[in-house]
Amino acid sequence: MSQFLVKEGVKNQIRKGEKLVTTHCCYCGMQCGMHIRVDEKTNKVMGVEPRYDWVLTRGKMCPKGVTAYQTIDHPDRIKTPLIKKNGKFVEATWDEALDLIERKYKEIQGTYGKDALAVYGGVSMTNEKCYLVGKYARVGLGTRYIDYNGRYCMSSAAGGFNKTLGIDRGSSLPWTELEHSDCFFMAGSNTAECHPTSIQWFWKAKDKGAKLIVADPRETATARVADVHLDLLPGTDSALANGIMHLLIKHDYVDHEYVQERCNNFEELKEMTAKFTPEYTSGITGVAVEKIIKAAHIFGKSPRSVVMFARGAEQQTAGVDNVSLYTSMALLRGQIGKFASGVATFTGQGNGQGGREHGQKADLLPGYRKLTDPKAVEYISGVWGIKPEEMPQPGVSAYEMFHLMEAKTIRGLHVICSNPVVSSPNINYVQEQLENLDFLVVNDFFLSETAELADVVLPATTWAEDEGTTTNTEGRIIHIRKVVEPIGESKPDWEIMSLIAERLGKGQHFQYNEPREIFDELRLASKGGKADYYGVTYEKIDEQDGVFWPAPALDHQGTPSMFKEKFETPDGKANLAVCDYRGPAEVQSKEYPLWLTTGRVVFHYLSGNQTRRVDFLKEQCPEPFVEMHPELASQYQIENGERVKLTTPRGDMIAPVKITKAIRKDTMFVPYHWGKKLAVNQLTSPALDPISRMPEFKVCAVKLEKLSK
Ligand SMILES: Nc1nc2c(c(=O)[nH]1)N[C@H]1C(S)=C(S)[C@@H](COP(=O)(O)OP(=O)(O)OC[C@H]3O[C@@H](n4cnc5c(=O)[nH]c(N)nc54)[C@H](O)[C@@H]3O)O[C@H]1N2
Ligand SMILES: Nc1nc2c(c(=O)[nH]1)N[C@H]1C(S)=C(S)[C@@H](COP(=O)(O)OP(=O)(O)OC[C@H]3O[C@@H](n4cnc5c(=O)[nH]c(N)nc54)[C@H](O)[C@@H]3O)O[C@H]1N2
Ligand code: SF4
Ligand SMILES: [Mo]
Repeated sequence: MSQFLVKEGVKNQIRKGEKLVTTHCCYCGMQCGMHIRVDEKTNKVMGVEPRYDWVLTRGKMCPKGVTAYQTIDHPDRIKTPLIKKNGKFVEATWDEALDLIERKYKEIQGTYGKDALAVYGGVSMTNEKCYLVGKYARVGLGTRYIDYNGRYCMSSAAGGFNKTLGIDRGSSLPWTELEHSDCFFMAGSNTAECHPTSIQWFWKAKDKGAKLIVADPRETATARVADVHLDLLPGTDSALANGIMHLLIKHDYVDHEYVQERCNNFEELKEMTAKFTPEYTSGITGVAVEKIIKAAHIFGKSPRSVVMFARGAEQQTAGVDNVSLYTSMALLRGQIGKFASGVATFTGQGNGQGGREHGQKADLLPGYRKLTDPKAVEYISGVWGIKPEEMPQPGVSAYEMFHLMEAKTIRGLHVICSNPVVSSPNINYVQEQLENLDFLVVNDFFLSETAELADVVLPATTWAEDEGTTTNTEGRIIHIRKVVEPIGESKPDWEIMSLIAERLGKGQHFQYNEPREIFDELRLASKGGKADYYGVTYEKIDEQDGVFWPAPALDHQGTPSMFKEKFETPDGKANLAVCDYRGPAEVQSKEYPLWLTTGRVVFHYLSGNQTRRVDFLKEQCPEPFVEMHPELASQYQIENGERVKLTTPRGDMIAPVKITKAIRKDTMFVPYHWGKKLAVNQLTSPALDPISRMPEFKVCAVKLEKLSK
């Protein structure tokens, strides 16, 4: 299998008449290395070439990445600001749009106070832009209400890592080490479809005998090649992890020296896991006893194992518990902080790692500083040139902002880089709240379903029209290069936020000529914080194939491997998780007797606002479908391709059935990349994890109906 890895030293060829601009893909956290081909004469984008010598992805790209260039000058691009007049969008000048925004923002804040305006950010943007969104909300608008789409993505991983390891860096090791690992325990990750270019590393390890254990209710392409597929009931990861730990203790696979020296809570964990015998665990998870035992022995015997998880385990009301428990499995084995071993979450969006570090979250300031920490407030106020008492208080999480819209506490909203009316749970409610706002502004480059509801749409640039940095799934900070000038009147988000701040009399805090200046401010703001970028420069990024944070000083090369000596908790020890099993918020009933889970397909990206516009991707997967087991289908007398209705107390949808044995008999799966009547989020549950405030996208109880013909 290892022939799939491109040999080191292979370089891309440059053809006559074109130049190659080196950058990274705009979509997922793999941030595959790519070159964009530009015609030297016309300066137009012609296509892409995978970058063979990029250290992590080695010339691999997926169907989304190789077609991403088609979005840059796509005919649907929004080229001017749009103002809604009598229910229809009319093209406007920047001055007209900014005049209106200034007037409405001042009116709303003048009447109802500063916090009546809110900001909803996103992490498909560079670090520079993500950093500025936090500052724009708190300094530009002076509001406490800011949160972002990463709340739906990375927040349970963050919660679990902070609890156990004291810091939220998604991977404890560089992924180039994965080829030397002996065992991968993957929970709730559809790796082959969602992080396709990472597969080469697992294959390479497998060639050398590494084992693969996959926990997923579906037999995904990755589960199919696993040594053990733990086909658990959605929402039962905490029982599974406790069950595996029960066996690690029982068969003495515990690294006692490591646990003694480096971990707290072992006795409590032992007590908690005592009841999670294979039989008890099987009773909750539905996974066969033999499979649980086999997985525990494989994992327990592997000298170098990596525990990895993604949204399957995280998007639950027990998401933080699940992350903490899975991380504890690695800790019991003494694996975190060692070569080719450790723990990692698969970062979702391109800058899902960086974008969560710089203060887009309701309670965080740059560098993972806490808004509730007076010292942090003082430091960041100094960097931003405001008085500490001017710093707004913590706000609420993304979904909870919609409740505040209902209560009319929030009356105006600025969405920057997200499509929440497709991607939130319970979107019929979300749409109502967005429609009830006094004023909605959206920055996007395509008219998303959320932008359609806006009063003003501001044309943002794509990733190829601006420079900056992102932080990939490993924690490696990389360079995104500007390829072409912004199309039409579009502007990068940092410029848009600066223009609005200027109109609100805060221009002195937003004087930037280029992203590099924002990065320098970010470096300073993060200095001394947990996610310390101070020692990272654009030059160092280019010289070193990226820089892993923390890099606290200019002469520091970065930190690819974390936790070699200590954890980032106050006492330097990791906290083993002591959590009982908590089931999903929703229970099955006579009316809603089946489970529904949601997720992705390889051809589309998130709310689909980008990939639904690329012909090839649209053709490959034109609409959502309901994946179900043949036995369930025959019970309802449903045939492959037949359209069925799914209903929950929140909404319903109709979609064709895809019959497959690769799913549990009691569970259906629907991908969520479409809006309006095709959106599965009409059905999903808005129940939140108590710590991370992550919605339970992965489990709800549902009714299945055959439609009369
Ligand atoms: N093609 C593609 N790739 C993407 C994206 C995309 O939209 N499309 N988005 C990116 C982003 S932002 C993200 S967050 C990642 C997401 O990456 P993943 O988390 O890998 O993707 P999902 O499809 O959301 O869910 C993963 C798996 O979880 C399983 N699952 C469902 N319920 C449970 C459960 O209760 N427990 C367990 N253990 N598993 C469960 C599902 O069957 C599914 O196979 O992908 C990134 N990459
Ligand atoms: N049912 C269900 N729902 C889910 C999930 C699930 O698994 N199941 N997963 C959740 C997860 S993990 C995530 S990450 C969210 C994502 O949810 P969203 O944030 O809604 O996802 P996107 O489609 O990426 O929305 C980004 C929008 O910003 C635009 N955009 C891209 N780059 C830029 C930029 O640089 N600037 C500006 N201004 N705009 C830009 C795009 O065109 C797009 O309209 O969905 C969540 N929702
Ligand atoms: S979507 Fe992800 S895996 Fe696919 S090319 Fe882009 S970064 Fe790579
Ligand atoms: Mo995500």
